[in-house]
Amino acid sequence: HSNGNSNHTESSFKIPPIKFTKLFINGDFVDSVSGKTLDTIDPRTGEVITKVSLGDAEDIDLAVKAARQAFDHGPWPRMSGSERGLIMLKFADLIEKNADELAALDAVNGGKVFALCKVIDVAEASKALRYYAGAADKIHGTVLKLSKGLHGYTLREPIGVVGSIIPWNFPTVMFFMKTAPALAAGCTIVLKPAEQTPLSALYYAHLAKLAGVPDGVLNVVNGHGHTTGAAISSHMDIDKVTFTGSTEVGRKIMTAAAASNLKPVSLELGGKSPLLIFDDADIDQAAEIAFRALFFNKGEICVASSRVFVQEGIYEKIEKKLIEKAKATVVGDPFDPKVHQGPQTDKKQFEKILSYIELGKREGATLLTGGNRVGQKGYYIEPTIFANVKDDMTIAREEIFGPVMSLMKFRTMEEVIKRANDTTYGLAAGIITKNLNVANTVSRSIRAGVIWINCYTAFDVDCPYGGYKMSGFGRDYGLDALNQYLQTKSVVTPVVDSPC
Ligand code: TXE
Repeated sequence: HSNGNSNHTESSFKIPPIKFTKLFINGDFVDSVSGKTLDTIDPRTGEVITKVSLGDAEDIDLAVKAARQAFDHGPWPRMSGSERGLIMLKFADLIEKNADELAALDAVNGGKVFALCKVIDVAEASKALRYYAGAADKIHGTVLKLSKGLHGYTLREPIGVVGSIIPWNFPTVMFFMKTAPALAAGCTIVLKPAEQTPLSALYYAHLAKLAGVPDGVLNVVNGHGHTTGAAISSHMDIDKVTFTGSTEVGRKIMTAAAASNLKPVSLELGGKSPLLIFDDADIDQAAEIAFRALFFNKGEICVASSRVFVQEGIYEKIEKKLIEKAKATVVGDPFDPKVHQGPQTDKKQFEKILSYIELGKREGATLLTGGNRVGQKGYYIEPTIFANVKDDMTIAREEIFGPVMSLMKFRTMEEVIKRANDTTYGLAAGIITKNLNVANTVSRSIRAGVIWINCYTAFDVDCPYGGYKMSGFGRDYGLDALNQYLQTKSVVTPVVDSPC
């Protein structure tokens, strides 16, 4: 590779034996109806890790039948919230006990840095389960004093069978972002992991059973999007679909939901999130935040700050620091403790990112550092930074979803607000300044679902996340997410001869 500062390393970490490869339906691991399998790939080498059962519409049908039965007649929605909560707490404990093995599965299957995956992704799974376990026995309706002679109240009921379709960039976090609130609400679930990263999802299904989640409540069906995923969004007996992925597929899911049983959908889609660094920022802190905001998880993060706007007074200094950080980044085997950045998740993404880098060069942006693959095998890419990126260049408009940063210069707050909002997306934004009024004004002016001030990717399970505009709608995490899996029933009765 051409950038001598990105070190490619290899490690001797032994991946654990893969225990679960079949579909998980109605409490059992089963082969797919067709008997077909799918190769699951190690992005460090491009080689096959193992084969997993490949689901299709018939398997989704079986899983929906199990989930329907568990919802209509099983104990889960009928238990008290505290009983569900106790099982979820046990589930969280089991995840903690198996954290090494779970993090290894996401690292080998998704190219995630093992040490970070363990303390961030896998830890987040237990946190989400515990948070929603604590909410499960606090799901309340309201009492309604209606017009004269009527008394009413609302019941908050689980929405029913939930279809979850998740992506590959955070296989563990996404699994629990969707599953934990649905379980707390008393729903049953049919989940399709991304075809690139099925391994940890199957392990979680096993742990759910060990924790006491009844059969049929949580089903995991691997498969491709256009077949297995489409079977979920168009199913007549699924009551809600929750999805995280591309805007293009989000649109297909919403169309299929509308054309089938009008099931409600929530969609967390792509982004082109701006980070605004003002002249009064601390240079070191700003550069550190900006670097992580884009390069964390090799840029495969929906809220990645892929447009970094720096005010002209400190632009040169920030640019210099960012180049230093990119050059100091160790790219290589995600099991090696010295490594900061692993391989992109799959060949398709790897090629997509490299083609955006070529496009950036062709459109006239200045390549400051990076721009090449690292090594000869696997899907490694150098941390890449472009300067002189114009607002209308493709690399400033389309989601790249990789380690490619675009730097832009700005003069005034008014100008940068306008430019930051000039996007079809609206997922996240960041502001770095010591000026409270600037921070507050920008926060109110940017149309995005989350604003981070003097921090970035500061996720917390108690904080709702989701998009404005074409980044989707609905909120994951927080109590907002719990509400997505509940619906309100109003009960009204006359109060006879009431004097008031
Ligand atoms: O996404 P897809 P892909 C963005 C990112 C990335 C691009 C393409 O820019 O480069 O999308 O990635 C399932 N009906 N994000 O192609 O296809 C699919 O099987 C039902 C941002 O991998 O959207 C997988 O489980 N489901 C994003 C899931 O959708 C379908 C994270 C996501 O894959 C389907 C991922 C269909 N017709 C990609 N087609 C984020 N917001 O974080 C596919 N799927």
